[in-house]
Formats: sequence, structure tokens, C-alpha cells
Amino acid sequence: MSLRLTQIVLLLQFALAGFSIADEPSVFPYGSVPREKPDMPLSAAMSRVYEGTYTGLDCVHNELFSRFKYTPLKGFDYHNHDGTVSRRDATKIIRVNGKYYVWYTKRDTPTPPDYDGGANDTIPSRDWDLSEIWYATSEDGFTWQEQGVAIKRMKKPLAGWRSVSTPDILFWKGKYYLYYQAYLFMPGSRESSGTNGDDCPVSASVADSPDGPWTPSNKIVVDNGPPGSWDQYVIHDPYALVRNGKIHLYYKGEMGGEPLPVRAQGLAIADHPFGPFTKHPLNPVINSGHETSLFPFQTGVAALVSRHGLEHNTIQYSPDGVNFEIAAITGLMPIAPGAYVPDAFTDTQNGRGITWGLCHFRNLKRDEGKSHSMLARFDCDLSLDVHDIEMKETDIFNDPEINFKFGLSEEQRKRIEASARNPQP
Ligand code: AAL
Repeated sequence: MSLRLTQIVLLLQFALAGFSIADEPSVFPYGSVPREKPDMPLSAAMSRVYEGTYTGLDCVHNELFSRFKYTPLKGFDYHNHDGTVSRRDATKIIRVNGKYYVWYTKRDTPTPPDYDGGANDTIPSRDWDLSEIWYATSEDGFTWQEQGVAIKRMKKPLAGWRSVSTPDILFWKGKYYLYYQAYLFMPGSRESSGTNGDDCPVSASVADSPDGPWTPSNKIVVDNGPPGSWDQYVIHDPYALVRNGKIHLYYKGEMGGEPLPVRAQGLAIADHPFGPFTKHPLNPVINSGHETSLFPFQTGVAALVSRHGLEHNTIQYSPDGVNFEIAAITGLMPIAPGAYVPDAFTDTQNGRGITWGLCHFRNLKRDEGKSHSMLARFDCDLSLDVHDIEMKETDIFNDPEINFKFGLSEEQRKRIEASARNPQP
């Protein structure tokens, strides 16, 4: 382009810009941050604030942004944390007759898990091996009374004879249903050739009251996918919501991956709690995460996505419960969260969100050979009815010891020091 032509183009651009100043902003405004997309050219970063599923630029006005705060629970005994008692993988919490109810995996074994192949009929292979589903109630969500066992291990050879773990609760047409992982093999083992180590399908039990007694369906209600499908080995973390008059059961699957497994979440839908469940043709519907945790939100469904994958540490929203988008990015998320979800089973089109639940801390004292997990409480503001500014603060101050705990491995340190001594040109 000749100099002249360039000058004419520039002049034209200035003229156009000058023209737009009169009618619309040409710089991004200071002050109250626009809630709607300003009518001006935006960078990719600013465009996605307004065009994606974010509800605006500031976290304060994003109903699906929250930080998480943690409180130890009162009322559970862990045998002085010697590794013989573990509680983990809490269900969503429900409130019945003025009391909160939660179910969880409880392991009470003579020894802590033996991760090195020494497991047998009484020594667990993993924290969730040789486990049962227990339950507890609470009036305030901080102090809990353990009530006893809800689901015992099944009789061999039924699914769940080795262990029953990782439950979730459903209330449907006047009855309560517990879904759980029903192990036929020792978790972590490859007893049956071609298994993946933590294989299990999902089974379920029913009761007229949250206090039981529970009658097992004695059948697999959500089975592993056929060979070659992403969920062929693992159907973990069943999680039930009622939507459009049906039971929507989300679950985690593991789809191979080398050297680390890739995890994703699927959806299976049924008219009856014991199935048959039809897996959604678009599965997996969430591309990341580990333990499932979802709740009705406005007309759709929101999900806490933590621990693994491209989109870990996000809170996602889907208008149809199938097509999820990132609504917020957060940190220090609860592990295996089971939230209090008052409208989980009301088939609502006006989901109100969540503010608290139980989660677990895992691998406690594993270095001392006493590995176990402990339940704890988390609080957040993912509710349309609460406006807690303290939960909208993104900056987290960590004790340096926490970060140093995640320091370099010896191998990394050697590699990095060697390359510092002999840097590549
Ligand atoms: C959990 C869950 C499932 C896995 C194991 C126990 O937190 O994802 O339940 O099998 O870890």
C-alpha cells in the first residue's frame, strides 16, 4: 500500500472512531461494570464474558461463583485416626422431619488398607474396600449423630459382596432409594482379567423411611458400557436428580488414558429408580471432574467439577442437564461434595442452588500406613437466595507450608538442577 493510501485508511478509521465516540463508548468504561455487553469492539477475553454462560465480569454478581469454607464436624469417632475407620463420599443431604440426613461409605476394618497387594477377606485393598453404607443425622449440619448401617455388603456372588460404597440418595413417589457402587472384585485389583482395577457397576436399595430398613434390588441398575465404550469398566459416584418427570442419574466413568486415566461424567435416565436406565446418547456430558455433585439451578442444572481434567475447578451450568458450559472458575473445591439440595427431587424449573454440604479429606496419615478419610463440612454461596460477599472473594491466602507441601519430587529436583548447571543453548 502506498503511503498515501495508508494515510487515507488511517484517517477514515479515526473519523469512524470519532463518530462512534458521540454515540457509544470507544473505551471500556470505568465505574459500575457493565452487566450487558457494551456496544463496542471487545477482545476475545472480554467477549466471552458476555457471550458465554458467565453472568458478567465480576464474581460478586455471578450466582455460580463461590469460594469454599471448611469446618470440622463434631460427633464422629475415627479410632484416634489409626486408619481402621474411614468415612467418605457423602451423599447429597436431605432434610426429613426437621433433621438433616446423610449417608456415606464407612470402613471399619481390623487394619488400614494394604495398597501393596496384601489385601484379603479382612484386609482392605483400598480405603473404600470392605465397606458398608452408614448414615448420620444432624439438627444444625455441624454436629452429627451416627445412626448405624443402612446398606450391608451383599451375599456372594451378588454385586456388592466385596464392598458397597459411594452412595447417593433419591426420594421418589414416597419412597427413599440409595444408589451405590457394588463391588464384585477387590477395588484396585485386577482379579478378573481385563478389568481396570476399580471396576464396579451401580446397584440400589429402597426403603419407606430414611431410617430404613433398606431392601436391596439385588440387581445392577446401571451397568458398565459394552467393551470399547468410555464407561466399560467404571460407573462410579451415581448421583440422582429428578428432572422432567424422570430420574436423571449422573455418574463418573474412566476412559483409559496413558499414563493417567481420563475421567468424565455421564447421564443415565429412567422412569423407575431401579431402571431400566438409558444412557444419554451424548455421553459423556461433563468432560472433567471426579466425584459427581449437581443441583437444580434456575431452569437447568449446575455441577461442581473438581479434581481432574481440563475443566477441573469449575462450576458449570447446563440449561438442559446435558450440555454444560463453564459458568465460573474457582479454587480449593470440596472433594466428593454432597450438598444439601432441598429441591433435588421437586422437578423444579426454578432451582435455588446450594450453600453447604459435607465433603471428605482423604489419604490422611497414608505416609504412616494409617490411610483413611474424614468427613468435613463445606460452606459456599451458590444460592440465588443468599448474597454472601465473603464467599465471592477470589483471593486465597495460604500458609506457605501448604504450598511447600506440594514441592518438587526428588526426581524433578535432580532434573532441574542438572539443567540449571548445563542449560541448553
Ligand atoms: C471416590 C469415588 C469412588 C471411587 C473411589 C471411591 O471418591 O470417585 O468411590 O471408586 O473414590
